[in-house]
Amino acid sequence: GGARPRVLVVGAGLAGLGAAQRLSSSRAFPHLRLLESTGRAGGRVCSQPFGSEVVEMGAHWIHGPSKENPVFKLASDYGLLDEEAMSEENQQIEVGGHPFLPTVFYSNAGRVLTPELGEGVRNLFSTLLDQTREFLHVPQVSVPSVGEYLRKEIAQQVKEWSDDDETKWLKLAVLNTYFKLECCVCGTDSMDHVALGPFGEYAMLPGLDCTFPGGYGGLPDCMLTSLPKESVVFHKPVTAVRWGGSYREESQEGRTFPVQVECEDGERFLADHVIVTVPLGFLKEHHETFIDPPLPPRKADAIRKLGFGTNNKIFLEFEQPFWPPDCQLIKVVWEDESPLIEAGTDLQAGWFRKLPCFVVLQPPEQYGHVLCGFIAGKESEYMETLSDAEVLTALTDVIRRLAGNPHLAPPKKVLRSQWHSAPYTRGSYSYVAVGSSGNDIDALAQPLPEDAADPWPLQVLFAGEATHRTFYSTTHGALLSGWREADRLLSLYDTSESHQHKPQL
Ligand code: 6YU
Repeated sequence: GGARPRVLVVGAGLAGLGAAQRLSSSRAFPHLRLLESTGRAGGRVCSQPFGSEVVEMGAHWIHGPSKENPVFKLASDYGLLDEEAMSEENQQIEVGGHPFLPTVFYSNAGRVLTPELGEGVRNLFSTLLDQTREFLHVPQVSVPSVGEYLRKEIAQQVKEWSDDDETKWLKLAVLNTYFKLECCVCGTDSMDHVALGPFGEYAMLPGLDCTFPGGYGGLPDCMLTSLPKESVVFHKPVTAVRWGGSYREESQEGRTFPVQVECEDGERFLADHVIVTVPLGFLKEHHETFIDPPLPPRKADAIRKLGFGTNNKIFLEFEQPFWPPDCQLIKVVWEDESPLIEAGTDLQAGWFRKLPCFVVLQPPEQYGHVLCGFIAGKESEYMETLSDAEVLTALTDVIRRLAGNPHLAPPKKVLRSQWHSAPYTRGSYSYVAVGSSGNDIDALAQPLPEDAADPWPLQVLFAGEATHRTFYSTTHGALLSGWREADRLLSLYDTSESHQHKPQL
């Protein structure tokens, strides 16, 4: 008795760093260790050098940078944002999840589509997408997925389009680009996998999405610096979290601990509490052996049912831009495609068709001419298996088609993320898949043991973006989830300390 609790945190992404930061600022937790499998902090916040600049392999924007967004708040406090992002005006802009960038629509036939056509389709798609968020409290939905709902509505709309509208097919092709874009946003292979009922539960904050001028990685770096140096251990993959036990240190007698964490290199750590922040993708693959005794059925079920797909980025640097100077977003339209026609399944022959857009990195004076392509789903996972040279060849061909110039110089450099192959991530971020709901997110977040009367409460706690019911898939969701679990421990000791001081009857 009397000894201060020992706490372990597994994973040094924003959830783990946030939890550790909050715990280390309290004097109740001097025995704190953060175990990270890789050699760096940040997890899916991952800024990497590309030429003379830094690009984001993971999180790109602060979604909804305004007062209630803890990532915005922390980044502002650390001085990591520029003045425009911090302005009151910027914080008040409502974008509804889809920031508007000056866009040019290019087709694979080397055509630039009229802004009117692009704008019209954009409005139609965003109206339909807004409708999909209105089924939250509807007891019975007519179709299970966002994709099926959108297609049903589009099929309906098409009937009303005039017969002599010669752009009908082209509008459908542009709509298909929006489907693929939405797959990137949700981190899924198909919108048919995204559950319709719970879709409206994802919450958006006000503020015009902003980036970090010096790289998103500045945020985890600052957080890391604030932690006691010896508390963070890198290159320490955890292989098993054993709980409900009675573990004793070999050297010491006396104190027993309910939790033992085992690492790949054989090292063991004993603790009273462990906060697990590994990604849902890692849990999907390993939870049966990673947590011992195994998770209660309700939690294991949540891990299986919730969605965790892949979204990757491909950076291309050009000597000269083929896009106009004011263009910040290139949308790629394949003229023969339509959301009402089944897509081809030959990954090797057509994986690159899944890529819906390129963001032009801003400002060009800083970055040069760099495009950041987004690609989600199976095609994205297939892309990960290719070499840089193969990716470059395929995308050079795409770009030449878009530009209508078969001799366009290939990009001089390529860099892409490979989140699905990353052994400690296994994908990009979570979504609420068909067959699951926000209740599964809450079930995943539930600590162990589930019996509140257990003499050893809160042995295993769960944080990470996938455990946040309304902000899943974001950095602020991850940070808030880490704080939530730290607070859970803080309040446990608050109350037990005050109990101890009560006179014994
Ligand atoms: C955001 C954005 N963004 C793009 C891409 C990706 C993500 N996100 P971490 O994985 O960070 O940390 C876990 C750590 O654990 C890690 O370091 C591991 O190495 C370690 N670990 C694992 N196993 C271990 C073991 N066994 N032992 C020890 N350690 C172990 N978020 O706010 N803005 O622009 C993007 C984007 C390509 C991959 C993003 C974005 C998601 C965030 O990056 C992510 O949520 C958090 O960083 C996760 O932090 P964490 O701590 O939980 O895990 C309606 C509708 C709904 C759909 N959603 C719409 C929202 C759009 C989301 N947008 C994302 C878009 C982009 C472009």
